[in-house]
Amino acid sequence: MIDTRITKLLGIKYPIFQGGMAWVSSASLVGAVSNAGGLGILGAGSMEPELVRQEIQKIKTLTNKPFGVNIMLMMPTAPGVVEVCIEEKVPVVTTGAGNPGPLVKRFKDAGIRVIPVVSSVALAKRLERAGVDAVIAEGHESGGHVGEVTTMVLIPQIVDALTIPVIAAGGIADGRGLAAVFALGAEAVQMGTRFIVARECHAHQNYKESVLKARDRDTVMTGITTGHPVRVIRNRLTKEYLDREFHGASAEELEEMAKGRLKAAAIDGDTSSGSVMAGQISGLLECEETCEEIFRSIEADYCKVFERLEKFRPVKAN
Ligand code: TUI
Repeated sequence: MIDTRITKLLGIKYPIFQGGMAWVSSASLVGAVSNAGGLGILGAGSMEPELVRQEIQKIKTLTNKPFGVNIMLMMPTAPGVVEVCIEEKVPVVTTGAGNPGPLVKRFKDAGIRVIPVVSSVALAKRLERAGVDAVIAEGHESGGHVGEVTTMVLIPQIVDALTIPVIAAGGIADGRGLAAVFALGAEAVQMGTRFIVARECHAHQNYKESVLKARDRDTVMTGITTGHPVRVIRNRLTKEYLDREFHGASAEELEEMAKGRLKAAAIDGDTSSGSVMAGQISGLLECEETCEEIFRSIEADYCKVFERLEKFRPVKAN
């Protein structure tokens, strides 16, 4: 459908990655996204290495298309997950919450494409020098653990600083967002929030309902004072957390409050005292859909952008 360096490099139909969200992106979602023509990505951040292996093996039974695994580098399980990805020869590894520089050679030697998430120009440049295949530049609009700079501002600066392809993430959920970041120089997008509400996503129905109900101003940033800012949908937990955060609570106390809260929301459906991580684009989403429907709708919206832009084509002065 749309050819970019990313679709060619990975052998996928659509330049669309599904974010590898911890506790949310499991084999069923990954298989469905890859079968629909995007890049499904397993969220290994919540998994022990042996569970990652089982999920990878399950994905291989669901699809023969390329897929990825997201490794959260700050997790103590990360080294074990790296070994599993190499042993299982996964096609693509994305990394988050850390610098994968020292791992790049091992992945490349194993024939694995390495695509880290970055939220600054400096890290993007460092990782290009380390030999990564592309970067996912993630803006402040994203859900979960986020950087400071917004997508609109981050993408053109990273595109100008690198020669490898850039995948844009943060605040993108439809074909308009896809076209917008192409205009900024990106060659693919990563969408997380949109795939939380995919039918094939196993996240608890309450979690999906929170995302679908959310409006534009319903996400908040927590953890700014601890240096680990996390975007979540506003609820009882965020009220209590932010009260404490801005009344002098220690980083340890806040960490204790947040422990296990993402699982409580995504798996147990506790959306009042759980951590409902989702992006600002939640306000755009209205219903649960299959991955096939999501891709068809993104494609249709994308095509409409070109009809619209035609009206704004610059006129030649003579
Ligand atoms: O990782 C994410 N988003 C996440 S992880 C997550 S799970 C979680 N659970 C509890 C508390 C907090 C998180 C939810 N959402 N996005 C990828 C990402 N990576 N965004 C920013 C970064 C990043 C940050 C710092 C990458 C590198 C980095 O520093 C590297 C260095 O050493 O300079």
